[in-house]
Amino acid sequence: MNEVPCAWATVTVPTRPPEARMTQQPLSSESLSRESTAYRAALDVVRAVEPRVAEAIGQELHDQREMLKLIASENYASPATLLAMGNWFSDKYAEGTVGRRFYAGCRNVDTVESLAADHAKELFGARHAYVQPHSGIDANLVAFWAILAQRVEAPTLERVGVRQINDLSESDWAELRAAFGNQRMLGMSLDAGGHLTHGFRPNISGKMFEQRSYGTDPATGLLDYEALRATAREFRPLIIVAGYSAYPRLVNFRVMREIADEVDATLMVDMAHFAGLVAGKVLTGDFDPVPHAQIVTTTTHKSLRGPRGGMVLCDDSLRDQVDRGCPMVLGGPLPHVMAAKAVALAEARRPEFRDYAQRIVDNARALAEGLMRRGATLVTGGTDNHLTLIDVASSYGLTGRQAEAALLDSGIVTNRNAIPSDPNGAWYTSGIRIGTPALTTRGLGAAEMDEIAALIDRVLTAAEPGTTAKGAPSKAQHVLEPKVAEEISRRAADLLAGFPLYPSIDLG
Ligand code: DSN
Repeated sequence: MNEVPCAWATVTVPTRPPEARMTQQPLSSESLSRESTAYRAALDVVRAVEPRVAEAIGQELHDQREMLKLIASENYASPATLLAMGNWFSDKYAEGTVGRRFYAGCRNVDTVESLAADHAKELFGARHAYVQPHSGIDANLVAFWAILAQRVEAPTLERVGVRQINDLSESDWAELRAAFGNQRMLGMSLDAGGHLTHGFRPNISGKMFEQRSYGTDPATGLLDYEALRATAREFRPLIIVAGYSAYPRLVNFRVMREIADEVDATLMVDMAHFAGLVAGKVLTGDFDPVPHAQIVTTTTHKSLRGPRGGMVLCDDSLRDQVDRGCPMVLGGPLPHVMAAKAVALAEARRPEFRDYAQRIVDNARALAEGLMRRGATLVTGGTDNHLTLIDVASSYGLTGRQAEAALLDSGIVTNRNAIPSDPNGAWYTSGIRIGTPALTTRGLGAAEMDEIAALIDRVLTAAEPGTTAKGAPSKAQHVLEPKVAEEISRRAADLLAGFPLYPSIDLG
């Protein structure tokens, strides 16, 4: 047996004898880890019905093991979290909330939903947690409609003197519906690192709200709070949304709340990207959104390292409105995912999660420093959180799309992202976003981050912009010598070999 340190626990892994490694002979069933036994049995059951699905599940594990995953919004959930999702909780309808369901037979769903909510409240110090949202977009929709219910619907009901919307006359209802559609939101601009769901037209939030954006100071790349304050005073939004998916610095939520209070706006924080850093107490005080915002949304699968899903935290004033998320904007809750959220949140309450969160940030800093030392230009000149944004246009003469493709050729998975005032727009972009939550889960540290910076720099230095089929300059095509891609892929695989992913799982 081998003791392998990984992010979730120290696991004991059966040692494969050399001859078994060379010939891929299966381990005997007595020497398999319990995770291997569980997954082999599960895949056998799936294989008997649709073998291609079983094969794809196995292939996905293989691919994830091989990839140098630097996508800032991805991670690896623990086997316990993954297993909690694959069961008959999926068969249950449970509209409503704990103890107040629209369906009978929900006592076990009540158990897991209460556990997940209690863990979330303890972990984040929140008054209330709603763990039903299926994704971050869903969590944001719940939050928007909770705020609209509190600030637009409730005053209308009070003015008219009725208790619920079904008691409104047709004309009062028409007036309320018009009022819903006449509200304002102030969110961070996309090219400064904001998110599509913070009031942008391609998302429902942009169709619901009149939106204005705040951004960063062109000189420093940092959030410009005074410009934000001036916009808020002039625009008078109902909601100010803070939070980002591509901003490499910290946000001062105390200042954001001051600004919101000054203009009578509700402060909503979308902490999807950095929830793990809040849970792990790396972001505290002014940088912890929970004590400052009236409502906080998150995904559960990014730095928080849970199952794919969403969650809303709020103060007492919004609790009832948030709990109406289903059926207002959500389909039936996913009890199997809420079970997995309870497991992952229990893991995040352990002391080792704090070490993990700190290492995410230490690794991001090491990666950023390694890149800058080799000449890369980073937006804002570094990072304070889990992500870094490389300006690949000015550093390497590439678009984000070309850089993303060249890195993928070389076994490094990233995603392109706009940078402030991006000359290449949101599709081709001038940036590459990289993040450390996933590789930190695998156990990589600062020394490996420096090695990864060297690999990234080597690929981006060697890559060149390509041309279209007709020989015109292309923002999409790139040229990278296959021998460079092969060399870097090999070095990436060698690096990862020392940090096995899901070391306790051997599918044979
Ligand atoms: N898709 C997430 C991200 O990559 O940041 C945000 O929705």
